[in-house]
Amino acid sequence: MTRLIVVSNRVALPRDRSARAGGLAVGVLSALKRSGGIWFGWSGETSESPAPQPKVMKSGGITYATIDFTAEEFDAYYNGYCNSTLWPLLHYRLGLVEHSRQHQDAYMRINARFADHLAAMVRPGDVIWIHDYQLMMLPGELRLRGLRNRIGFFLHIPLPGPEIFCALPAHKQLMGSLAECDLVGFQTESDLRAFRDYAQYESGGSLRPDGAIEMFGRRLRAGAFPIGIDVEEMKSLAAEAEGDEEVRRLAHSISSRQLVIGVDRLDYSKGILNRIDAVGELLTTRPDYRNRITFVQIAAPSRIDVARYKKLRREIEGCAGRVNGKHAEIDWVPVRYLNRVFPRRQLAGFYRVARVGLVTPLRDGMNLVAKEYVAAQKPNDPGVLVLSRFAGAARELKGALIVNPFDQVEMAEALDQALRMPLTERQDRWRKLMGALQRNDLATWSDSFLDTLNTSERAAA
Ligand code: ADQ
Repeated sequence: MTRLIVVSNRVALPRDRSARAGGLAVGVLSALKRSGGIWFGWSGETSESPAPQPKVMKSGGITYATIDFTAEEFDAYYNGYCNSTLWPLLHYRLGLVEHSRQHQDAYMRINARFADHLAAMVRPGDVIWIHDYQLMMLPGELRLRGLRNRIGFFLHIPLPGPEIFCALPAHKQLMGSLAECDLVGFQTESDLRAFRDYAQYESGGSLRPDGAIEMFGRRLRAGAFPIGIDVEEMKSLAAEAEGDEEVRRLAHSISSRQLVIGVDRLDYSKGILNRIDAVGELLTTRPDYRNRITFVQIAAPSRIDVARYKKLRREIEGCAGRVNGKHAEIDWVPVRYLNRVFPRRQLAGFYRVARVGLVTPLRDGMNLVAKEYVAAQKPNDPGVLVLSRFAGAARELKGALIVNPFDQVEMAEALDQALRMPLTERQDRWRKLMGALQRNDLATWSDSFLDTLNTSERAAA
């Protein structure tokens, strides 16, 4: 039987709660739970002299193999190249991109180290599924070590067109490495189009009539595989959570007001500032909402060593403070901001209590919170999803109120519409949204990626 080897930067070890507050971990874990296999990557720990061999542990049919980084590697590779160069660039934020050769070299070295460990672990016939932007050099490094296994790569975040991507000094090395895959997957058709454009107009490659891509002397397949969620799990978590103490406290404190909720990793791509401002705009232009709504923004700490993220945290605190300062009353504050991780069950319960899910990233590969919010609703009294057009999820979730997160006025109007929406319209929209979630859930995502990978024709161009 073929073994599945999943590789991602961070491995979410059992009982490591903070590692699980992220879309990739949720997706990978549930794919592995279904098929069993190995999950290889970074432990989340730094040490002065990392052990030469990966640490291995088994739990629930999954073998976890992890390595440590040194503090310097973590800083240059992870905080540096991954999160100060690639992350902003792939989210269309050229102005935030830092270029450092030292960080780039560290990225290349860590990808090569991953390849060394994997080369020692992989058996012929194993299928290797590499995840996300931290490991774009890994396919090429594995081929350099002579591995002929099927290799798939999935990009969880957006891919901008070549006009932006080519601002990266290493764009050719990264794309050359992806070309060594058998299958490269993206969240949406527009990310896929950006990849095809790169192949065609930048690498001098071509698109074949059968849909295959030729670039850098290789032939590979690429496709859009929008990630889904485990709909049944979220439904039952949300129903169970009705009895949860924290969920009751929230419902009690909201009383007869309507709850609007935002849940994110604390990241500038998520549009948290624009969202808080939109709540302020609503209260300014429609003061009758005072003391009738509460906006709860939950933001899980993320990349806390990166300067831009520290700054964002202060900006959000300032922004929430300003809106509260302007609109709060003696017995009510409009914005409650919580900078922490919550257990999934409680989050599910919070979603269910909320009349509006406000999910307005400036740019997002998919955005699982939007899907989780929908799945957690009560069928007979569902809330309304307000969703950014720049989230990958907006391609599927047509029953949401779709907004431009850069337009505060439009967002405030959508909030108003959501808060006033009659029950029958809420139910109609929710049924449509649930249909989309059920047609493409998490199992469908991993099955269709792995089926395509396993049946892709393997040939050098
Ligand atoms: P993320 O940027 O992490 O994922 P998202 O898709 O919203 O974004 O996933 C976040 C996950 O973390 C959700 O499952 C959510 O429930 C959880 N989470 C968020 N805040 C939390 C908190 N305070 N406490 C506990 N859990 C919390 C990346 C890409 C996305 C893409 C996913 C999956 O950036 O675009 O959808 O991968 O491919």
